[in-house]
Amino acid sequence: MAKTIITYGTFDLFHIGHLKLLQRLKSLGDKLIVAVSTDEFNALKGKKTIIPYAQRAEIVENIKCVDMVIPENDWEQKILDVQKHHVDVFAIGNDWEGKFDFLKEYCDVVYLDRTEGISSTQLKNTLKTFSVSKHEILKAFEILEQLKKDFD
Ligand code: C2G
Repeated sequence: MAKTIITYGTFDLFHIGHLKLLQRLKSLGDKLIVAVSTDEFNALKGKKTIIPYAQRAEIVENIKCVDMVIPENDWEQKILDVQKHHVDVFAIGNDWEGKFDFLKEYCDVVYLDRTEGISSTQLKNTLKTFSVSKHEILKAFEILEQLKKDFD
C-alpha cells in the first residue's frame, strides 16, 4: 500500500536545506505532498518572503522527489489535509519539535533534523551585505568624480 507523506513550509529562496528535507521525507514513503505557505498565510506567520507564492509553489512542484503541491492557507487545515489525502506520515523540521503532536491521532508525526548552516534568513542577510557594498561602490564613484574635479 503506497505510503503518503505530507509536509508544510514557506520554501522561500529555495536552498539545499529545503532540498535535503524533501529528499529525506520522500525516502519515508512513496508519495510526497508539500503544502506551500501562501503569501497571505506567511503574513499571518509574521514571515516576510522575497519570492511570491506562485513561484515558490512552481519551484517545489518541480523538485524531482515532490509528487504534489497544495497551498497552505492557515494553521487549521492540517487535519483535513491528512484525511483528504489519506496521509500516513506528517513530517517537518525539528524547529517545530512537538508543535504538531495533535496530528498523532490521524497519522504518524516525524520531526527531522534541520540542515545546519543554511536558512532563508541567512540568505536574505547575505543579500543585504551585497546591496550595502553596491551603495559603497556608488559612494566611491562619487568621491572619485569629486577628486577628478579637484585635480582638473
Ligand atoms: N528546513 C531544514 N533545514 C534548513 C531550513 C529549513 O530542514 N536549513 C526545513 C524546515 O524545518 C521546514 C522546511 O524546511 O520543515 C521549510 O522551512 P520553512 O520554509 O522555513 O518553513 P516554515 O516557515 O517553518 O513553515 O505549518 C508549518 C509552517 O508552514 C512551516
